[in-house]
Amino acid sequence: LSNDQQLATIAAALRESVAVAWSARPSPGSDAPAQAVRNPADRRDLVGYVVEATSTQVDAALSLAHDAAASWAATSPDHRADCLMRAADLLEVRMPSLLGLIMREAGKSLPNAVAEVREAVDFLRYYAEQGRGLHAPDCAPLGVVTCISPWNFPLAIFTGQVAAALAAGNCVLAKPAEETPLIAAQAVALLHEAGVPLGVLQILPGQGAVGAQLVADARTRGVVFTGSTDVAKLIQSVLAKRLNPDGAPVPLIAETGGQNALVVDSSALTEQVVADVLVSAFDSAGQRCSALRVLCVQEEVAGRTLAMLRGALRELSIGNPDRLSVDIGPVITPEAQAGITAHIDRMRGAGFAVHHMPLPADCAEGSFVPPTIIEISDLAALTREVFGPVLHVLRYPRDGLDKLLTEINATGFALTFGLHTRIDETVARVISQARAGNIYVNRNLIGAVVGVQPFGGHGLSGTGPKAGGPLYLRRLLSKLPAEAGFALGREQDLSG
Ligand code: UN1
Repeated sequence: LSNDQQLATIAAALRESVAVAWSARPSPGSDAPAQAVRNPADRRDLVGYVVEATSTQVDAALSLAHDAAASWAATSPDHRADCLMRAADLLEVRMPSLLGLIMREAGKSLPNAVAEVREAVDFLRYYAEQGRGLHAPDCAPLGVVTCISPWNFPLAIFTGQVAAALAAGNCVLAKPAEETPLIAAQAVALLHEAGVPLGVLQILPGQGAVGAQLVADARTRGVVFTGSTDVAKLIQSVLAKRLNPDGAPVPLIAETGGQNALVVDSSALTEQVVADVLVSAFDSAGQRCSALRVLCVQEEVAGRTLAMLRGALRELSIGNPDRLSVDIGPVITPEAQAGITAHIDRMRGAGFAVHHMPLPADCAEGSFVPPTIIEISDLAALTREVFGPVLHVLRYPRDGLDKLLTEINATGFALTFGLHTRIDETVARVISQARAGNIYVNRNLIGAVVGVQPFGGHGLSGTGPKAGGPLYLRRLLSKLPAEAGFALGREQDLSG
Protein backbone atom coordinates (compact mmCIF):
# COMPACT_ATOMS: atom_id res chain seq x y z
CA LEU A 1 0.00 0.00 0.00
CA SER A 2 1.14 3.54 -0.62
CA ASN A 3 1.66 5.83 2.36
CA ASP A 4 -1.61 7.64 1.61
CA GLN A 5 -3.53 4.37 1.41
CA GLN A 6 -1.98 3.21 4.68
CA LEU A 7 -2.93 6.46 6.37
CA ALA A 8 -6.47 6.21 5.04
CA THR A 9 -6.78 2.63 6.35
CA ILE A 10 -5.47 3.66 9.75
CA ALA A 11 -7.70 6.72 9.92
CA ALA A 12 -10.72 4.51 9.16
CA ALA A 13 -9.70 2.00 11.85
CA LEU A 14 -9.22 4.88 14.26
CA ARG A 15 -12.74 6.20 13.61
CA GLU A 16 -14.10 2.69 14.09
CA SER A 17 -12.25 2.19 17.38
CA VAL A 18 -13.93 5.31 18.79
CA ALA A 19 -17.23 3.44 18.69
CA VAL A 20 -15.87 0.41 20.58
CA ALA A 21 -16.47 0.20 24.33
CA TRP A 22 -13.15 -1.32 25.42
CA SER A 23 -13.10 -2.85 28.85
CA ALA A 24 -10.68 -4.36 31.33
CA ARG A 25 -11.74 -6.49 34.25
CA PRO A 26 -9.93 -8.98 36.41
CA SER A 27 -10.72 -12.64 36.03
CA PRO A 28 -12.96 -13.97 37.52
CA GLY A 29 -15.74 -11.34 37.19
CA SER A 30 -16.26 -8.56 39.67
CA ASP A 31 -19.07 -6.63 41.26
CA ALA A 32 -16.87 -3.54 41.79
CA PRO A 33 -18.06 -0.43 39.93
CA ALA A 34 -16.68 0.18 36.44
CA GLN A 35 -14.59 3.30 36.04
CA ALA A 36 -14.28 5.39 32.92
CA VAL A 37 -10.95 5.64 31.09
CA ARG A 38 -10.60 8.89 29.16
CA ASN A 39 -8.32 10.15 26.42
CA PRO A 40 -5.60 12.46 27.84
CA ALA A 41 -5.71 14.54 24.65
CA ASP A 42 -9.11 16.02 25.52
CA ARG A 43 -10.25 14.35 28.78
CA ARG A 44 -13.73 13.87 27.28
CA ASP A 45 -13.36 11.05 24.77
CA LEU A 46 -14.50 7.94 26.65
CA VAL A 47 -12.13 5.15 25.69
CA GLY A 48 -13.72 2.43 27.81
CA TYR A 49 -14.20 1.09 31.29
CA VAL A 50 -12.04 -0.66 33.84
CA VAL A 51 -13.15 -2.75 36.78
CA GLU A 52 -10.33 -2.77 39.31
CA ALA A 53 -9.43 -5.95 41.16
CA THR A 54 -10.48 -6.26 44.80
CA SER A 55 -8.11 -7.78 47.34
CA THR A 56 -10.27 -10.93 47.42
CA GLN A 57 -9.81 -11.26 43.67
CA VAL A 58 -6.07 -10.71 43.93
CA ASP A 59 -5.95 -13.51 46.49
CA ALA A 60 -8.06 -15.81 44.29
CA ALA A 61 -5.84 -15.06 41.30
CA LEU A 62 -2.72 -15.92 43.31
CA SER A 63 -4.28 -19.28 44.29
CA LEU A 64 -5.30 -20.05 40.74
CA ALA A 65 -1.83 -19.19 39.41
CA HIS A 66 -0.14 -21.15 42.19
CA ASP A 67 -2.27 -24.21 41.31
CA ALA A 68 -1.58 -23.83 37.58
CA ALA A 69 2.18 -23.43 38.00
CA ALA A 70 3.18 -27.11 37.95
CA SER A 71 1.26 -27.98 34.79
CA TRP A 72 2.53 -24.91 32.87
CA ALA A 73 6.09 -25.62 34.00
CA ALA A 74 5.66 -29.18 32.70
CA THR A 75 4.75 -28.04 29.18
CA SER A 76 7.63 -28.11 26.71
CA PRO A 77 9.54 -24.89 25.97
CA ASP A 78 8.48 -25.36 22.34
CA HIS A 79 4.81 -25.45 23.27
CA ARG A 80 5.15 -22.20 25.22
CA ALA A 81 7.16 -20.61 22.42
CA ASP A 82 4.51 -21.65 19.88
CA CYS A 83 1.81 -19.88 21.93
CA LEU A 84 3.89 -16.68 21.99
CA MET A 85 4.60 -16.92 18.24
CA ARG A 86 0.88 -17.29 17.56
CA ALA A 87 0.20 -14.24 19.75
CA ALA A 88 2.79 -12.27 17.74
CA ASP A 89 1.04 -13.22 14.49
CA LEU A 90 -2.36 -12.24 15.92
CA LEU A 91 -0.97 -8.92 17.11
CA GLU A 92 0.31 -8.12 13.65
CA VAL A 93 -3.04 -8.95 12.07
CA ARG A 94 -4.95 -6.88 14.65
CA MET A 95 -2.58 -3.94 14.49
CA PRO A 96 -5.00 -1.54 12.75
CA SER A 97 -7.67 -1.85 15.42
CA LEU A 98 -5.17 -1.64 18.30
CA LEU A 99 -3.54 1.56 17.04
CA GLY A 100 -6.63 3.62 17.80
CA LEU A 101 -6.85 2.24 21.31
CA ILE A 102 -3.17 2.99 22.03
CA MET A 103 -3.48 6.49 20.65
CA ARG A 104 -6.62 7.25 22.63
CA GLU A 105 -5.76 5.58 25.92
CA ALA A 106 -2.07 6.59 26.11
CA GLY A 107 -2.16 9.79 24.04
CA LYS A 108 0.43 8.44 21.61
CA SER A 109 1.11 9.76 18.13
CA LEU A 110 0.46 7.43 15.20
CA PRO A 111 4.16 6.61 14.58
CA ASN A 112 4.64 5.91 18.30
CA ALA A 113 1.57 3.65 18.34
CA VAL A 114 2.85 1.70 15.33
CA ALA A 115 6.28 1.36 16.99
CA GLU A 116 4.56 0.16 20.15
CA VAL A 117 2.81 -2.73 18.36
CA ARG A 118 5.97 -3.64 16.45
CA GLU A 119 8.02 -3.73 19.65
CA ALA A 120 5.43 -5.96 21.35
CA VAL A 121 5.60 -8.34 18.37
CA ASP A 122 9.41 -8.30 18.59
CA PHE A 123 9.36 -9.08 22.32
CA LEU A 124 6.99 -12.04 21.78
CA ARG A 125 9.12 -13.55 19.03
CA TYR A 126 12.44 -12.84 20.77
CA TYR A 127 11.52 -14.38 24.12
CA ALA A 128 9.78 -17.28 22.36
CA GLU A 129 13.03 -18.12 20.59
CA GLN A 130 15.09 -17.59 23.74
CA GLY A 131 12.68 -19.86 25.61
CA ARG A 132 13.17 -22.69 23.12
CA GLY A 133 16.74 -22.91 24.37
CA LEU A 134 15.62 -23.83 27.88
CA HIS A 135 15.46 -27.55 27.22
CA ALA A 136 18.02 -28.64 29.81
CA PRO A 137 16.31 -31.09 32.21
CA ASP A 138 17.30 -29.17 35.30
CA CYS A 139 15.95 -25.78 34.12
CA ALA A 140 13.17 -24.85 36.55
CA PRO A 141 10.81 -21.90 36.38
CA LEU A 142 10.22 -19.78 39.49
CA GLY A 143 6.47 -20.50 39.66
CA VAL A 144 4.26 -17.40 39.90
CA VAL A 145 5.75 -14.14 38.62
CA THR A 146 4.14 -10.73 39.20
CA CYS A 147 4.58 -8.24 36.34
CA ILE A 148 3.96 -4.56 37.07
CA SER A 149 4.11 -2.41 33.97
CA PRO A 150 4.13 1.30 33.06
CA TRP A 151 1.69 3.47 31.11
CA ASN A 152 4.33 4.90 28.76
CA PHE A 153 4.69 1.62 26.84
CA PRO A 154 1.31 0.10 27.71
CA LEU A 155 1.54 -2.60 25.07
CA ALA A 156 5.26 -3.13 24.37
CA ILE A 157 6.63 -3.29 27.92
CA PHE A 158 3.50 -5.00 29.24
CA THR A 159 3.78 -7.71 26.57
CA GLY A 160 7.56 -7.97 26.93
CA GLN A 161 7.41 -8.62 30.68
CA VAL A 162 4.60 -11.15 30.33
CA ALA A 163 6.15 -12.93 27.34
CA ALA A 164 9.48 -13.37 29.11
CA ALA A 165 7.90 -14.78 32.26
CA LEU A 166 5.67 -17.16 30.25
CA ALA A 167 8.50 -18.32 27.98
CA ALA A 168 10.52 -19.23 31.06
CA GLY A 169 7.61 -21.45 32.19
CA ASN A 170 6.11 -19.20 34.85
CA CYS A 171 2.49 -18.32 35.57
CA VAL A 172 1.89 -14.57 35.41
CA LEU A 173 -0.14 -12.08 37.40
CA ALA A 174 -0.05 -8.89 35.36
CA LYS A 175 -0.81 -5.56 37.03
CA PRO A 176 -1.00 -2.95 34.26
CA ALA A 177 -0.52 0.76 34.98
CA GLU A 178 -3.76 2.25 36.30
CA GLU A 179 -3.70 4.80 33.47
CA THR A 180 -3.65 2.19 30.65
CA PRO A 181 -5.52 -0.99 31.58
CA LEU A 182 -7.49 -1.31 28.33
CA ILE A 183 -4.65 -2.00 25.94
CA ALA A 184 -3.16 -4.42 28.47
CA ALA A 185 -6.47 -6.28 28.60
CA GLN A 186 -6.39 -6.61 24.80
CA ALA A 187 -2.88 -8.08 24.97
CA VAL A 188 -4.00 -10.61 27.57
CA ALA A 189 -7.08 -11.59 25.53
CA LEU A 190 -4.86 -12.15 22.53
CA LEU A 191 -2.41 -14.34 24.48
CA HIS A 192 -5.34 -16.42 25.75
CA GLU A 193 -6.59 -16.77 22.18
CA ALA A 194 -3.09 -17.90 21.20
CA GLY A 195 -3.29 -20.79 23.66
CA VAL A 196 -2.05 -19.51 27.03
CA PRO A 197 -4.46 -20.98 29.63
CA LEU A 198 -6.60 -18.57 31.68
CA GLY A 199 -5.05 -19.53 35.04
CA VAL A 200 -1.53 -19.18 33.63
CA LEU A 201 -1.97 -15.51 32.69
CA GLN A 202 -4.32 -13.26 34.66
CA ILE A 203 -4.70 -9.50 34.52
CA LEU A 204 -5.34 -7.56 37.73
CA PRO A 205 -6.08 -3.93 36.91
CA GLY A 206 -5.98 -1.51 39.80
CA GLN A 207 -4.03 1.04 41.80
CA GLY A 208 -0.80 0.58 43.73
CA ALA A 209 -2.53 -1.51 46.41
CA VAL A 210 -2.98 -4.37 43.90
CA GLY A 211 0.74 -4.40 43.15
CA ALA A 212 1.60 -4.12 46.84
CA GLN A 213 -0.57 -7.14 47.69
CA LEU A 214 0.94 -9.21 44.87
CA VAL A 215 4.52 -8.36 45.82
CA ALA A 216 3.98 -9.03 49.53
CA ASP A 217 2.40 -12.46 48.96
CA ALA A 218 4.73 -15.44 49.40
CA ARG A 219 3.14 -17.15 46.38
CA THR A 220 4.84 -14.50 44.19
CA ARG A 221 8.24 -16.03 43.43
CA GLY A 222 9.63 -13.29 41.21
CA VAL A 223 8.77 -9.69 40.23
CA VAL A 224 9.26 -7.78 37.01
CA PHE A 225 8.76 -4.03 37.39
CA THR A 226 9.12 -0.99 35.15
CA GLY A 227 8.36 2.38 36.72
CA SER A 228 9.77 4.83 39.22
CA THR A 229 12.95 4.31 41.24
CA ASP A 230 11.04 4.97 44.47
CA VAL A 231 8.53 2.18 43.83
CA ALA A 232 11.32 -0.20 42.74
CA LYS A 233 13.12 0.42 46.03
CA LEU A 234 9.92 -0.26 47.92
CA ILE A 235 9.41 -3.55 46.06
CA GLN A 236 13.02 -4.51 46.70
CA SER A 237 12.65 -3.88 50.43
CA VAL A 238 9.48 -6.00 50.62
CA LEU A 239 11.05 -8.89 48.69
CA ALA A 240 14.18 -8.76 50.87
CA LYS A 241 12.06 -9.89 53.84
CA ARG A 242 11.55 -13.41 52.51
CA LEU A 243 13.20 -16.18 50.53
CA ASN A 244 11.75 -18.49 47.90
CA PRO A 245 11.17 -22.14 48.92
CA ASP A 246 14.56 -23.09 47.41
CA GLY A 247 16.24 -20.70 49.85
CA ALA A 248 17.20 -18.17 47.16
CA PRO A 249 16.22 -14.47 47.26
CA VAL A 250 13.03 -13.53 45.37
CA PRO A 251 14.40 -12.12 42.11
CA LEU A 252 13.43 -8.62 41.00
CA ILE A 253 13.96 -7.26 37.51
CA ALA A 254 13.48 -3.50 37.79
CA GLU A 255 13.83 -0.93 35.05
CA THR A 256 13.37 2.60 36.37
CA GLY A 257 14.24 6.23 35.76
CA GLY A 258 17.18 8.24 34.53
CA GLN A 259 18.79 11.65 34.42
CA ASN A 260 19.98 10.96 30.91
CA ALA A 261 22.65 13.23 29.48
CA LEU A 262 23.99 13.94 26.01
CA VAL A 263 27.47 15.45 25.82
CA VAL A 264 28.24 17.55 22.74
CA ASP A 265 31.70 18.88 22.03
CA SER A 266 32.72 21.61 19.60
CA SER A 267 33.61 19.13 16.84
CA ALA A 268 30.05 17.75 16.60
CA LEU A 269 27.84 18.44 13.58
CA THR A 270 25.27 20.90 14.89
CA GLU A 271 22.54 19.90 12.38
CA GLN A 272 22.81 16.27 13.43
CA VAL A 273 22.92 17.21 17.11
CA VAL A 274 19.73 19.25 16.77
CA ALA A 275 17.89 16.49 14.92
CA ASP A 276 18.92 13.90 17.52
CA VAL A 277 18.12 16.17 20.47
CA LEU A 278 14.61 16.86 19.18
CA VAL A 279 13.85 13.15 18.94
CA SER A 280 15.61 12.25 22.19
CA ALA A 281 13.98 14.91 24.35
CA PHE A 282 10.55 15.46 22.82
CA ASP A 283 9.42 12.28 21.06
CA SER A 284 6.58 10.70 23.06
CA ALA A 285 6.33 14.09 24.84
CA GLY A 286 9.53 13.10 26.68
CA GLN A 287 7.70 10.26 28.41
CA ARG A 288 10.33 7.59 27.94
CA CYS A 289 12.75 6.55 30.61
CA SER A 290 15.39 6.64 27.87
CA ALA A 291 14.59 10.28 26.99
CA LEU A 292 17.21 13.00 27.06
CA ARG A 293 16.94 15.20 30.17
CA VAL A 294 20.21 17.19 30.13
CA LEU A 295 21.98 18.40 27.02
CA CYS A 296 25.57 19.28 27.95
CA VAL A 297 27.14 21.50 25.29
CA GLN A 298 30.68 22.77 25.14
CA GLU A 299 30.35 26.52 25.67
CA GLU A 300 31.97 27.54 22.35
CA VAL A 301 29.08 25.99 20.40
CA ALA A 302 26.28 26.36 22.94
CA GLY A 303 24.79 29.60 21.53
CA ARG A 304 24.64 28.25 17.99
CA THR A 305 23.20 24.90 19.11
CA LEU A 306 20.53 26.51 21.28
CA ALA A 307 19.49 28.94 18.55
CA MET A 308 19.06 26.12 16.02
CA LEU A 309 17.27 23.98 18.56
CA ARG A 310 14.75 26.69 19.35
CA GLY A 311 14.12 27.23 15.65
CA ALA A 312 13.65 23.51 15.03
CA LEU A 313 11.30 23.19 18.00
CA ARG A 314 8.90 25.64 16.38
CA GLU A 315 8.56 23.28 13.41
CA LEU A 316 7.12 20.45 15.51
CA SER A 317 3.39 20.02 15.64
CA ILE A 318 1.79 19.48 19.03
CA GLY A 319 -1.82 18.50 19.58
CA ASN A 320 -4.39 15.72 19.68
CA PRO A 321 -2.87 12.66 17.96
CA ASP A 322 -6.20 12.10 16.19
CA ARG A 323 -4.69 14.56 13.72
CA LEU A 324 -2.37 11.95 12.25
CA SER A 325 0.42 14.42 11.45
CA VAL A 326 0.90 15.41 15.10
CA ASP A 327 4.48 14.94 16.42
CA ILE A 328 3.89 15.49 20.12
CA GLY A 329 0.78 14.49 22.05
CA PRO A 330 -0.35 15.13 25.61
CA VAL A 331 1.24 13.94 28.83
CA ILE A 332 -0.57 11.11 30.49
CA THR A 333 -2.70 12.76 33.21
CA PRO A 334 -3.67 16.17 34.62
CA GLU A 335 -1.48 15.30 37.65
CA ALA A 336 1.54 14.68 35.41
CA GLN A 337 0.82 17.96 33.62
CA ALA A 338 0.64 19.82 36.94
CA GLY A 339 3.87 18.27 38.24
CA ILE A 340 5.88 19.09 35.11
CA THR A 341 4.44 22.60 34.96
CA ALA A 342 5.34 23.15 38.63
CA HIS A 343 8.94 22.14 37.83
CA ILE A 344 9.10 24.62 34.94
CA ASP A 345 7.68 27.40 37.17
CA ARG A 346 10.12 26.56 39.95
CA MET A 347 13.07 26.73 37.57
CA ARG A 348 11.87 30.05 36.15
CA GLY A 349 11.44 31.32 39.71
CA ALA A 350 15.01 30.26 40.51
CA GLY A 351 16.22 32.54 37.72
CA PHE A 352 16.96 30.01 34.95
CA ALA A 353 16.13 31.01 31.36
CA VAL A 354 13.08 29.11 30.12
CA HIS A 355 12.09 28.85 26.44
CA HIS A 356 8.95 27.14 25.33
CA MET A 357 6.97 26.67 22.23
CA PRO A 358 3.42 28.13 22.42
CA LEU A 359 0.57 25.64 22.70
CA PRO A 360 -2.06 25.74 19.95
CA ALA A 361 -5.57 26.69 21.12
CA ASP A 362 -6.95 23.17 20.63
CA CYS A 363 -4.62 21.89 23.37
CA ALA A 364 -6.57 23.70 26.09
CA GLU A 365 -8.86 20.76 26.81
CA GLY A 366 -6.18 18.12 27.24
CA SER A 367 -3.17 17.37 29.44
CA PHE A 368 -0.58 19.20 27.36
CA VAL A 369 2.78 20.64 28.36
CA PRO A 370 4.56 22.85 25.81
CA PRO A 371 7.96 21.48 24.75
CA THR A 372 10.34 23.47 26.97
CA ILE A 373 14.05 24.20 27.14
CA ILE A 374 15.56 25.33 30.45
CA GLU A 375 19.13 26.65 30.63
CA ILE A 376 20.76 25.51 33.86
CA SER A 377 24.15 26.40 35.31
CA ASP A 378 24.73 23.30 37.40
CA LEU A 379 23.54 19.69 37.36
CA ALA A 380 22.72 20.04 41.05
CA ALA A 381 19.73 22.19 39.99
CA LEU A 382 18.06 18.90 38.99
CA THR A 383 16.98 16.92 41.99
CA ARG A 384 14.64 14.47 40.28
CA GLU A 385 13.71 13.04 36.90
CA VAL A 386 11.17 15.22 35.08
CA PHE A 387 9.11 12.81 32.99
CA GLY A 388 7.87 15.07 30.21
CA PRO A 389 8.85 17.32 27.28
CA VAL A 390 11.40 19.37 29.23
CA LEU A 391 15.03 19.61 28.14
CA HIS A 392 17.67 21.11 30.40
CA VAL A 393 20.73 22.62 28.75
CA LEU A 394 24.06 22.95 30.55
CA ARG A 395 27.17 24.64 29.13
CA TYR A 396 30.53 23.17 30.03
CA PRO A 397 34.01 24.66 29.46
CA ARG A 398 36.51 23.14 27.01
CA ASP A 399 38.61 21.77 29.88
CA GLY A 400 35.60 20.66 31.93
CA LEU A 401 34.75 17.31 30.34
CA ASP A 402 36.09 15.02 33.09
CA LYS A 403 34.41 17.06 35.83
CA LEU A 404 31.15 16.94 33.86
CA LEU A 405 31.30 13.15 33.49
CA THR A 406 31.98 12.78 37.21
CA GLU A 407 28.93 14.93 37.96
CA ILE A 408 26.70 12.96 35.57
CA ASN A 409 27.78 9.69 37.19
CA ALA A 410 27.23 11.19 40.64
CA THR A 411 23.49 11.51 39.98
CA GLY A 412 23.39 7.75 40.68
CA PHE A 413 21.23 7.11 37.60
CA ALA A 414 22.74 5.07 34.78
CA LEU A 415 20.23 4.44 32.03
CA THR A 416 21.01 6.14 28.71
CA PHE A 417 23.90 8.42 27.82
CA GLY A 418 24.89 10.02 24.55
CA LEU A 419 27.93 11.62 23.00
CA HIS A 420 28.29 13.73 19.87
CA THR A 421 31.87 14.28 18.73
CA ARG A 422 34.02 13.69 15.67
CA ILE A 423 37.18 13.04 17.70
CA ASP A 424 37.99 9.34 18.16
CA GLU A 425 40.03 9.87 21.34
CA THR A 426 37.08 11.67 22.92
CA VAL A 427 34.81 8.72 22.12
CA ALA A 428 37.23 6.32 23.81
CA ARG A 429 37.78 8.59 26.79
CA VAL A 430 34.12 9.35 27.40
CA ILE A 431 32.70 5.87 26.99
CA SER A 432 35.32 4.45 29.31
CA GLN A 433 33.98 6.75 32.03
CA ALA A 434 30.23 6.74 31.29
CA ARG A 435 28.23 4.44 33.57
CA ALA A 436 24.95 4.17 31.66
CA GLY A 437 23.32 0.92 30.57
CA ASN A 438 22.88 2.15 27.00
CA ILE A 439 25.51 4.45 25.50
CA TYR A 440 24.83 6.05 22.13
CA VAL A 441 27.46 7.81 20.02
CA ASN A 442 26.49 10.30 17.30
CA ARG A 443 22.82 9.27 17.30
CA ASN A 444 19.70 9.77 19.39
CA LEU A 445 19.08 8.20 22.79
CA ILE A 446 15.76 6.43 22.27
CA GLY A 447 14.30 3.48 20.44
CA ALA A 448 16.42 0.54 21.58
CA VAL A 449 15.68 -2.49 19.40
CA VAL A 450 14.69 -5.84 20.92
CA GLY A 451 17.42 -8.42 20.38
CA VAL A 452 19.77 -5.91 18.75
CA GLN A 453 20.13 -3.23 21.42
CA PRO A 454 19.02 -4.76 24.75
CA PHE A 455 17.76 -2.00 27.06
CA GLY A 456 18.28 -1.39 30.76
CA GLY A 457 20.25 0.42 33.41
CA HIS A 458 21.97 0.04 36.72
CA GLY A 459 22.49 2.11 39.86
CA LEU A 460 19.24 3.97 40.54
CA SER A 461 18.07 3.09 37.01
CA GLY A 462 17.49 -0.61 37.55
CA THR A 463 18.72 -4.05 38.41
CA GLY A 464 19.46 -5.47 34.98
CA PRO A 465 19.40 -7.78 33.11
CA LYS A 466 18.50 -5.79 30.02
CA ALA A 467 15.12 -6.24 28.35
CA GLY A 468 15.31 -7.78 24.90
CA GLY A 469 18.71 -9.26 25.72
CA PRO A 470 20.02 -12.82 26.10
CA LEU A 471 20.29 -12.81 29.92
CA TYR A 472 16.72 -11.75 30.70
CA LEU A 473 14.99 -15.14 30.88
CA ARG A 474 17.62 -16.51 33.24
CA ARG A 475 16.52 -14.19 36.05
CA LEU A 476 13.07 -15.75 35.72
CA LEU A 477 14.29 -19.27 36.45
CA SER A 478 15.09 -20.82 39.79
CA LYS A 479 17.54 -23.37 38.44
CA LEU A 480 19.85 -23.69 35.49
CA PRO A 481 22.59 -26.13 34.56
CA ALA A 482 25.76 -24.99 36.33
CA GLU A 483 28.06 -25.18 33.31
CA ALA A 484 30.17 -22.14 32.49
CA GLY A 485 28.37 -19.28 30.81
CA PHE A 486 24.97 -20.56 31.86
CA ALA A 487 24.91 -19.31 35.45
CA LEU A 488 22.00 -17.40 36.97
CA GLY A 489 22.48 -13.63 36.91
CA ARG A 490 21.84 -12.47 40.46
CA GLU A 491 23.45 -9.04 40.44
CA GLN A 492 21.02 -6.43 41.75
CA ASP A 493 21.22 -2.72 42.20
CA LEU A 494 18.95 0.22 43.20
CA SER A 495 20.12 0.41 46.79
CA GLY A 496 21.89 3.67 45.94
C1 UN1 B 1 10.86 3.15 29.18
O1 UN1 B 1 10.63 4.28 28.75
O2 UN1 B 1 10.28 2.74 30.20
O3 UN1 B 1 14.82 2.76 24.03
C2 UN1 B 1 11.83 2.22 28.58
C3 UN1 B 1 13.71 3.23 24.25
C4 UN1 B 1 12.66 2.40 24.91
C5 UN1 B 1 12.65 2.76 26.36
C6 UN1 B 1 11.68 2.01 27.12
N1 UN1 B 1 12.91 1.00 24.70
O4 UN1 B 1 13.42 4.39 23.98
